Amino acid sequence: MSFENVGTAREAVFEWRSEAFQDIEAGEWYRFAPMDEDDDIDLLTEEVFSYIRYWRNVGSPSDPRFELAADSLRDADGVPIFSDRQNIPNIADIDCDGQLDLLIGRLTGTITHYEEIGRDDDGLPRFRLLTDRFQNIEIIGTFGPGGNPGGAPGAPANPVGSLHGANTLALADFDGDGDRDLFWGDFFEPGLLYIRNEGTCERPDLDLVYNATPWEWHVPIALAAMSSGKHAASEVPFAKAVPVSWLAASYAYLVVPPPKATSTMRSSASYS
Ligand SMILES: [Ca+2]
Ligand SMILES: [Ca+2]
Ligand SMILES: [Ca+2]
Repeated sequence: MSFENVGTAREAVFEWRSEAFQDIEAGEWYRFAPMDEDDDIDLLTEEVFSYIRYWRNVGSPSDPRFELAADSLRDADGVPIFSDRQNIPNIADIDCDGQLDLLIGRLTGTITHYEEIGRDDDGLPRFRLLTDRFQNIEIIGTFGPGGNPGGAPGAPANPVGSLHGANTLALADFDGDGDRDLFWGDFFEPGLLYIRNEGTCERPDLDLVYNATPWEWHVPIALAAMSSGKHAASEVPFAKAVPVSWLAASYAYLVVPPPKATSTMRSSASYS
């Protein structure tokens, strides 16, 4: 389904346009992302089951037209890259080396990192697995009193704590210091987790910032507390709300400005 913004960037007014935007079969999710060096935004969608379909924008920024480029993003051996179908990956040049980085959040709260190693004859990127624990980030869920994932107030605590639900990642230079920061939205988390990049564009260092940001969609602020050292977060519940954070981070396309040559080391103070 598609709507057109007939208002402005600041005061959007959406009008319905189509039940099936360009007849694209999106599966369980979609993600707009720049996949090549032209100036238009391309598209990733779910390929059944749990792979990543790539649609190339053969139009322009003002007149996008998406054509299927690949049934799945693949590794160097041509093997389709698996991406749990409920988890929406993201892709960007996170370390400013000119090669795309593919990040896939896992149900364990870790992030798998693939790096582009080049293009094939059709201009399709090929990736290699770098790590299953990107930046040692580990989002540890302890929802509800005593660990009560998704449960109603007063429900029995879950002694093992929670697992994650569907998750999604968003990447943008939120604090304007020239490197990309990370947002994690989770089906069971009513707010967005904000992980600020304490490094530089070339050497990302993603530390935890414990206060999620108030979002323009009025997503409730989630408080996250450090629980097991650097890069590890423990989610703390506020309310059992609809999974707004997952929706917000799933479909937001955050415009990332061109990286700066240098950035500033900053403390990991809260950000409100
Ligand atoms: Ca493009
Ligand atoms: Ca890169
Ligand atoms: Ca930044």
